[in-house]
Amino acid sequence: MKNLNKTNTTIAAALTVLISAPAWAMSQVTLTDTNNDGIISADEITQAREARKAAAVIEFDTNGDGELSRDERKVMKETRKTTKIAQYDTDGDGKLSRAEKVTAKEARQAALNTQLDVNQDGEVSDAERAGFEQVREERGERKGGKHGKKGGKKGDRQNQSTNDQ
Ligand SMILES: [Ca+2]
Ligand SMILES: [Ca+2]
Ligand SMILES: [Ca+2]
Repeated sequence: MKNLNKTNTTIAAALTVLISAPAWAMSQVTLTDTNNDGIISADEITQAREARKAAAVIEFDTNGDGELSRDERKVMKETRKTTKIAQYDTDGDGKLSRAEKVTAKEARQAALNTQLDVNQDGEVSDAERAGFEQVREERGERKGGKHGKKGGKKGDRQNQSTNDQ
């Protein structure tokens, strides 16, 4: 398995440059190739995100009004943080050191890559990544296009008009 691990690390490193902020969030979503066409499409990502949201509401909606209040969200965030620390706090000091955070980030990115690599050949091909890229761009645009700050592909990708593809 050494080679495979090495490949995954390489992919993770490559993707770290491509995908920055949303990666950790995405990796918590269970992506499924619902229609079995070999790629995780933007729609499938959206569905997975919605499903995760719905699950979060069920889990953290303590007063049962069907949505997450500010307090309930706070509990959710705390819970997730605690879970994350429990998972990656290798030296057991109850906090994540810089190195532990890096490990956590890499693990999440690797998890995301694994999910995007539908045919499991150890590489996230352009086709396999297309849906994720699409979602990322859409989200970036909605937020006023602040992506590209870090690791964006040489400046503005926004003029590319990849909306309908
Ligand atoms: Ca699909
Ligand atoms: Ca620690
Ligand atoms: Ca693949």
